[in-house]
Amino acid sequence: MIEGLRADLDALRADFEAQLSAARGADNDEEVQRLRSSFLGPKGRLTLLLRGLGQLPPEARPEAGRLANVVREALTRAVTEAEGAVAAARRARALTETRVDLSLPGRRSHPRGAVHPTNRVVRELVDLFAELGFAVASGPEVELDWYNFEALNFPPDHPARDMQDTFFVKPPPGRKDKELVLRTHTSPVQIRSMMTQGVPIRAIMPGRVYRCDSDATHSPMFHQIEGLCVDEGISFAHLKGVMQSFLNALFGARAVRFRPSFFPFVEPGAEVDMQCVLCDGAGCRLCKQTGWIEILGAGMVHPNVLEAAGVDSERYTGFAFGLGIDRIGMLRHAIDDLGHLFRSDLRFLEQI
Ligand code: FA5
Repeated sequence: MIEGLRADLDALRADFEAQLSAARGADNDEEVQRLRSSFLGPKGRLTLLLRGLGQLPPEARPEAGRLANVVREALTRAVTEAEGAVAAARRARALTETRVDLSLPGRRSHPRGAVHPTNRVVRELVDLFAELGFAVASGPEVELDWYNFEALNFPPDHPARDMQDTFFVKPPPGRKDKELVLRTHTSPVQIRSMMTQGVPIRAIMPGRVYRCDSDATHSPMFHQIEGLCVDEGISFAHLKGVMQSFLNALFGARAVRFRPSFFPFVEPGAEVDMQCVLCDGAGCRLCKQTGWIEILGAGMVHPNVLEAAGVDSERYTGFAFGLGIDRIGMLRHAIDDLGHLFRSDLRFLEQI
């Protein structure tokens, strides 16, 4: 009886091994799967044969069970090993069939972008001032009248407010008329920075500002960068040194001059001019034959401004400056119309 079973098992095993080796030789994944199920699955040949063992007399069952288990383990091992081998062969085939040639030049489906000329100037300025110990601060573009004007020593209805043609923002219900403006300069960030960080402070504040103004050198939206340095013992000499060193770093060695000027939030105040970048001071169309171009406004922070921001003006002094970033970009790239910088026309931007 046992001998008959042994012969059956040997025949089944031989049949299985022959079919498995053919499937493996052909790397036939599906055939290997089919063999697993047709021999070892719930209705597989070996499973059915094992089920018949129950019919044997009890004394023959242990030996029959041992023989059957040996065969089942052998078949399971062989089919599992064949599955692994066929999968590895499939992976190796895929790798050779889809080989990537790394030496081929890339396909350029999108043109390469670049940093906008205005943002490039901002980044350069941030780096330059970081070397002088200035951190970067920011504030909102929709600003309260108090920060934009009042705290900067513009009294209500003072004509100086007309110097900066203001866009007023319709206030939400419950707010006072004329309380909200689109900030006309980055100077309100001076107040916000001193109020939140206190003094001593050294910071620059780049950002968008808005004025009701439009021609070749004026745009309703443009960019400014504000600088503020407040500490004990800060003098006009510090202001001059910082202006000279950053303008030289940006434009090379050029003469810089200070002209007295009025801004309500500084005293004394000055416009800072630089020797013309086109004619080196000889006189040309850009500098209107004067040899100088106006670069920025600056001055010593007015005591009223320090007090409005909660700073003791007896103990602390400071300087501030504000420059138009777009104008700097115009000068560096000899652009004749500020509007080019805002129209997003690639034919123009690609030339820079
Ligand atoms: C101011 O805005 C002052 N807040 C600057 C300042 C800061 C002075 C701190 C003193 C101390 P002004 O209005 O001059 O100043 O503007 C500064 C710069 O912004 C100008 O020199 C110019 O480069 C630029 N600018 C002004 N209006 C426009 C405009 N409509 N379009 C483009 N750039 C402009």
